[in-house]
Amino acid sequence: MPGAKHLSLIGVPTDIGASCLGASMGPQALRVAGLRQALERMGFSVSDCGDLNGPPNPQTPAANGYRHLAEVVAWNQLVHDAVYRELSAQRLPVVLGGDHSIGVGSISAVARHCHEAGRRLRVLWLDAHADFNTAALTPSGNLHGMPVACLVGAGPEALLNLGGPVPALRAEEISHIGVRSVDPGEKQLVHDAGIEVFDMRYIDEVGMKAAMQAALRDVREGVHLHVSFDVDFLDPDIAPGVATTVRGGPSYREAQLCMEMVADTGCLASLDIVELNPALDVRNGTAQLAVDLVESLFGKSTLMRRR
Ligand code: B3U
Ligand code: MN
Ligand code: MN
Repeated sequence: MPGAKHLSLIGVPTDIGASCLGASMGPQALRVAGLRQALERMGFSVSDCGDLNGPPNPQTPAANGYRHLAEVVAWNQLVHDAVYRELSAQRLPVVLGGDHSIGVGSISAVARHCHEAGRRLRVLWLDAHADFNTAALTPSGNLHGMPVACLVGAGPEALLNLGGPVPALRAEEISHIGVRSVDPGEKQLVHDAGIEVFDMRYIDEVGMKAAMQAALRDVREGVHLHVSFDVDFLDPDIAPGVATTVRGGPSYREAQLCMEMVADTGCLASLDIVELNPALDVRNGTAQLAVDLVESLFGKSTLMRRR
């Protein structure tokens, strides 16, 4: 019963894994857009844990294929510890990014929790990008382009060992939705790893409903479903407040349906909202849209539905 759940907001104000500054202001923009109040109106009990306090962004160039590796590790350790703590206390963590490099810490903690509880884990990665680069392939050195590779074991040692099983995920536990920008070497690696990808071509051909039915086919009672929502998943026409926009993403209606179908499973148990960049937004509209979508993700429009 969704109304019985206790949610914990965890602010992760950093742009440590990105080229462009500003995702560090994401948590506050989501608060200003009324995320907490929206969830409370739906009957959830919500605590805001405040912001984690990691190292500042040194804005230095890449070394050995990674930018800011030590700082990314420090932030991810904080994220891992906070998410693991909230899950252990039976609260549902909602991680407010921050750039997507923090997905490593968040999902490592979720995987650890599931491993210890003997629960099956499924991760949905909503993103315009595959986030599957490695030090050898990355065009940028930015670790927000690498979290999925790290989670399945292709990444720097320090990011693989934040806590819990190594690697944190098996390829079959994660599905990508909405992908439309993948670097050439990255494409091969995603394919070789055997990751399931519902890219925009697939969604164009069969529609969001069939894509989500396929992605959620084995999500049933007892499964821990984690959603990692990169705001650049959305079409830039409706969500300009991100640094790495890619044309041709899901429309407002498609995105709502995607979220509603997640809600229908009743299995959503942890969430990241990442890459929101208020410095690029227009009157906080992208943050407000993210709040709308998160309401749907937690079942706003399905509460009244007759089955
Ligand atoms: N694939 C590119 C771009 C990118 C990936 N994720 C984001 N941007 N946000 C890279 O730099 O790895
Ligand atoms: Mn991403
Ligand atoms: Mn992205």
